[in-house]
Amino acid sequence: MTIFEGTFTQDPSALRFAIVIGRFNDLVTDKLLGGCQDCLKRHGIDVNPHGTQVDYVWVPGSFEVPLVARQLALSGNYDAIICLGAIIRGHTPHFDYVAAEAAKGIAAVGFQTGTPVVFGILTTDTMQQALERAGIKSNLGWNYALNALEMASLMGQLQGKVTPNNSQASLPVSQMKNPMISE
Ligand code: INI
Repeated sequence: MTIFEGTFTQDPSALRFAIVIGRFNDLVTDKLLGGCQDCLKRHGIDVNPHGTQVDYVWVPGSFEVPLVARQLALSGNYDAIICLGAIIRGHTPHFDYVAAEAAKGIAAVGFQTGTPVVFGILTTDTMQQALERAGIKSNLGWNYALNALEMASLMGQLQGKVTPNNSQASLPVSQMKNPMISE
């Protein structure tokens, strides 16, 4: 048998990424993007928006991220997609709706398309907590880029080497049957 594991040492010139960024709370998302670009650059990726390796897509807020990530994933042009956003709890239930849809939607894009999609949406109680994770203490944008590099490498290794022995594999998640439930 084989152990598969993503690496950070492959030729980076062949990799293509898309980064989807929510403009809502851009004080935070701008910094996450900076961390992300720094990590990709230091792993040999050309992050210039006029280059050929990274495309950037700005959307109004985290709620819109999954729709755009799906469109990008379906293009088949990217080895991984990084989703960045900042959802900060206010005094109404709005936070919960936006956070739930962003998380569910982003997970579904990965399942449905087979393209790795990184969940880089901060969900915090305060702006202070968000900023601490976007540069004041650490910058999770850096980690999200690292996750994308690892998953791009791993999926590249698995493609063609591991065939899902599951006849449902090509179905949209919504149409898959739960094997735990007998009908
Ligand atoms: N979008 C965010 O990315 N973060 C938030 O904290 C947020 N809050 O709190 O409202 C937010 N709302 C906007 C939402 O993502 C959509 O853009 C909007 O509802 C229009 O569809």
